[in-house]
Amino acid sequence: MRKASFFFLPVMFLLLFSCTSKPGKQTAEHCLPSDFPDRFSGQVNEQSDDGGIRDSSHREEMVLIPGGVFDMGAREKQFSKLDEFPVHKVKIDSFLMDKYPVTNAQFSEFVASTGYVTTAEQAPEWEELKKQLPPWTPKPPDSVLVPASLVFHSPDTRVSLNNHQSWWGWVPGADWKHPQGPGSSIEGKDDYPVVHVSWYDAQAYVKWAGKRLPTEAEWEYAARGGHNTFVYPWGNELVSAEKANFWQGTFPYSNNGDDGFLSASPVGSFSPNGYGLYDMAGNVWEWTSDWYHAKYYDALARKGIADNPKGPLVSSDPADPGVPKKSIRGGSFLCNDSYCAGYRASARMKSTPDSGMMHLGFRCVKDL
Ligand SMILES: [Ca+2]
Ligand SMILES: [Ca+2]
Repeated sequence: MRKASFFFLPVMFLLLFSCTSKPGKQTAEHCLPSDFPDRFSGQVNEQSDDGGIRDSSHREEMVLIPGGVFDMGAREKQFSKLDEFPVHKVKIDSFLMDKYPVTNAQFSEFVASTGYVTTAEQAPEWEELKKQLPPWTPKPPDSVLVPASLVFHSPDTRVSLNNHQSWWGWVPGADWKHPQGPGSSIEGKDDYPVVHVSWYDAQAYVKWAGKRLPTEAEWEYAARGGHNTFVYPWGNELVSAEKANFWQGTFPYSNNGDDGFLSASPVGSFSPNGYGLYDMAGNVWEWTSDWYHAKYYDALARKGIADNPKGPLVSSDPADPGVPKKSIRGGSFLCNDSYCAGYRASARMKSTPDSGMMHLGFRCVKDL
C-alpha cells in the first residue's frame, strides 16, 4: 500500500531547494510540462556511435564499466555543495550498466508481464500515513489522499522563487502513463525515460529484469566515463544546449528550449560519455540504491580507499531531519547553472523512496 506520499510531499518540495550552489541563492528543480515545438526535432542527435539509438533493439544494451579507483566528489567550487566533499578514493569493481535510462516501452513490458501497480497509482492510506506523523497531525482532506504525483506547471507570471508550490502541483491522476496528469499520455513516447516511478517501483523493475540499481559510487564512477578529472560526463566545458537536456532560460516561466526539449527527451538524444552511456547528465534524475547521507563522504574518506561502498545504513539530510531519502543522480531537464548544476558528475540530490516526479527515472546495472 502507499504509505507516506502525502507526508513526503513537503519533502519533495524541499528537494527543489536543496542544491544551492551559493549561500542565499535559490536553487530548484525545474521542468516545463509542455510539448516541444516541432522545429526543435531536427536537433535531436541521431548520429550515435551504435548505429541508430532509435532502434529499440539497442535499448536493452548494457556497456561494460571497467573497474578501477577514482576520486569521488566535487571537481570545482563554483557549483559544488558541501555534501560533495571531502573528495575521497573509491574502488569500483567492473560492472555492466544500461546505456540509457529505462524507457516507457521497457516499463510497459514490465507492467504487462507482472501487473505491477506503481506507487503513484495508489492512494495514500491515512491509517498507515499517520503512524509516521506527529500524533497531532490532522488528517489531510480526502481530495489529497488520492493517487497522484508531482507535476510541474509553468506559472504565467513572475513568481517568488521561494514559493515552489507556484510551479509544482500534487496532481491526481499523474503517473508514469500520464506524466502531466489526466489528459496526457505516453503515446508515441516509447523511447522516453519512464518517470513518476518511486524507488520501490524502480526496485521492482530491476528485480524483474534480473538487474539492480547502481550504487551512488558506481553511478558517479560511470558518469565520469573513464576520466577522473572531468567535472561533467563530457569533460570540463560548461553545460550548453549541445551537451545535455537541461533548462535554458529563466525559471520557472521561460524555457528557451535551445537544446530542443522543454521537458524530457527521447533517451540517447545527446552524445554519450566515454563509456558509451547516454543521458547521464540531464533529461531525468536517476535513482541509486544508496540511502542519502550528507556526511557519508566523511566516513568513506577515513577508510583510505573505500571498497565498492554501498551507501550508509541510515539516511541523513540536515535540511529535512528524520526523513529517510535515497540518493538520486545526474540532473534533469529542469536543471541549470543558475539553480542546480545537477548534471555535474559529482552532484548529489535526494528524494524519499516513495516520491514520484515527472523528472525522475532510473537505469539498471548488473554484476559481471
Ligand atoms: Ca531542455
Ligand atoms: Ca539523467
